[in-house]
Amino acid sequence: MTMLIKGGTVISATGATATEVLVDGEEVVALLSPDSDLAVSAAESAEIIDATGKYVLPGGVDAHTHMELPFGGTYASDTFESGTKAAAWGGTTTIVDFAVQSHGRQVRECLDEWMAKAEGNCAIDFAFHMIIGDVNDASLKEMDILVDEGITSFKLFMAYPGVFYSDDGQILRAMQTAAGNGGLIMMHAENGIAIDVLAEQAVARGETDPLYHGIVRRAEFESEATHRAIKLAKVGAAPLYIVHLSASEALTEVTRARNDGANVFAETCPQYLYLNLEDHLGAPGFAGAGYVCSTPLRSKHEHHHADLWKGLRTNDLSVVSTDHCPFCMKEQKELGTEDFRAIPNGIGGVEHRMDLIYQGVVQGEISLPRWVELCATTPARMFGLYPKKGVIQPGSDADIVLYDPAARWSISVDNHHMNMDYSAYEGLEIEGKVDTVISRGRVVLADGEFSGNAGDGRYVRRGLTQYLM
Ligand code: DUC
Ligand code: ZN
Ligand code: ZN
Repeated sequence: MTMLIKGGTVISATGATATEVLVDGEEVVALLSPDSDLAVSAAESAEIIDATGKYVLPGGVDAHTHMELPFGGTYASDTFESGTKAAAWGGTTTIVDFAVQSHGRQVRECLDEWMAKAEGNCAIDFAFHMIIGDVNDASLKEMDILVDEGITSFKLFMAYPGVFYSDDGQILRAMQTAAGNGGLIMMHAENGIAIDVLAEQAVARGETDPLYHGIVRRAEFESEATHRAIKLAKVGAAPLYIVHLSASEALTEVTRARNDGANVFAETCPQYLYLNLEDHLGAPGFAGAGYVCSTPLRSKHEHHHADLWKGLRTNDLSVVSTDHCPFCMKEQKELGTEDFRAIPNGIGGVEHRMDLIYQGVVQGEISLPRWVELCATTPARMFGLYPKKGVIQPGSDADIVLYDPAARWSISVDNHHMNMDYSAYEGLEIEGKVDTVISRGRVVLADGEFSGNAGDGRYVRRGLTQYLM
């Protein structure tokens, strides 16, 4: 069965063109000039998808999600089913989630558990990174095996002592291992040891509100850890990818390393472009708990938002992911009413990444092709999914989004599909909207109706990063 997407403007990482897209089964088979002989003859036997007035984009690739993550005595509230359906509603057709090796456990058994949670439950395609929560001889050996099996990136934490934390020696050993097997080290770059000192002192002073989560996780701790990770990666001769970068000072470190020619990359997330410490983490009562995430939201009195948008333009920030890690206020965020340290860290956003970054196009921060590059093409290349994902070209998976630039709406807990009892972006007015979503040749969202199913999504084995300088 063929499908012809007609009348739209195809947006790629390199430009925008009026092009018809011919899909056969699960794949794109041709890009055709409108009204060309080939297009006219393809139309005779194809199902026609009318994209008039719409942008036609490769499906979004969200390279940073945490479905069902155990954290702080609870679990991230989206399952692989609810989270991937929400992702599809928002124009994301592939997620890369983080399987977690917890301290004292074997990488393999943890990965098997993760696979069991996801397999048969995802509505869109999915892949994994592996969090190495216990760097030792066995887990280092396992990293080599995982790369051969299509898990080609590994997250380490300089934060969360006693939970996910790795010390500098462990980090260096993991980097040396990645240098040998082609894997990419992803770093949560915050000095968790120092943060815990300030957090304990704050609580001792009675500073227990959510706001203090952001106050103690100082930008210096993010930039210091980013700097240290960059130097360790240089010594370890490994490429490095900094996750969820939020502070200007950390971006300066990344920019400097890149200017020196290092294979250092970074992502930011929509929350660091739109939300801030004072208005959101510091919201009245306990509402700030909904904005507790790490790295934290930064002060509106500094220039983090503007600097991050600039980084997205200059490619010192190469990817926008969500770090989707939702918790409900009720019974989850509420665990920390007496002490911000007990608030589970995370914000849900997998559904709104494409829309939120499109607002950057509307506001003149980035171009249309850059939107696609940041949200689909580069994450696919960075994490070895390209060219099956992240691009519309013959041979790529038919993961395609029709985006309506004329639509207007507001984000709300009342219209989102994530399993969260609040929205971090409540009331934010959005220009543009996901209109139609095609996942491997199957229309899963059209006319406001979702028809995707748990289990439609396939596990994707990834190749090595294709993004080295
Ligand atoms: N940061 C979060 O906000 N949540 C989960 C893990 C992390 O690093
Ligand atoms: Zn992290
Ligand atoms: Zn994360």
